Amino acid sequence: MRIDVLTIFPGIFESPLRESLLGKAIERGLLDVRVHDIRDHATDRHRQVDDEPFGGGPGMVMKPAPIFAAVEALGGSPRLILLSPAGRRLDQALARELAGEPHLALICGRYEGVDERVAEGLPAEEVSVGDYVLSGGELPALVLLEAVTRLVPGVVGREESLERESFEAGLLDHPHYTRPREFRGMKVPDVLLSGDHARIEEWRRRAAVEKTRRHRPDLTGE
Ligand code: JF5
Repeated sequence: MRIDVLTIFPGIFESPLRESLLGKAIERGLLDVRVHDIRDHATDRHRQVDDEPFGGGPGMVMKPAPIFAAVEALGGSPRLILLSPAGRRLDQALARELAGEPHLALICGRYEGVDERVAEGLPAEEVSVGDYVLSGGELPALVLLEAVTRLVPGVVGREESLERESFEAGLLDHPHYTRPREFRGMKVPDVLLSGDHARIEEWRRRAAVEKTRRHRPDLTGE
């Protein structure tokens, strides 16, 4: 899978793409992630990527031309995504859908926003990672990148892929415990030490439902 990232802060992507699961998947050739500096596509002598808002008001707006030029320089026909609080909320179903694409391009905005003609004219699909204010689309792009690439075959080992099925079934994961059997007076549920795998599976299923009802009733339809 190929993912192009368009940003004015390419440095933000360096360590997240080098470390851990993403780094390993890139090293193994499962993912081809390319980060591009939008500023390289500015044409004026100050390499300006932002300008004052028409109609007045505070802050700056990202100019459309450098973003269009950066997209047009990519080649191929990527599905274009603009990270934006105005977009469709990223959830596991959208992550699955995007993981089925051969080529994505993620556009990261900054300043007060991005000229509307990027969404309208490219066109780029707006995707949000949640209802809070951030100062740019770079961290949302990394969130999307990790949620999507975990679903690309081979990126996550078999062990972990079974674990995530729980969320895909619309539930939170069951509680987890490791040694010691008692920590600061808190005991591990006996059933987990019993070695009875059928009872353990049943306990985990019930515990997942219970935890979901308590913490995220919206997921159970209550
Ligand atoms: C941003 C201009 C984008 O991208 C986001 C976001 C997505 N979900 N929640 C927030 O905000 C960053 C800031 C300014 C474009």
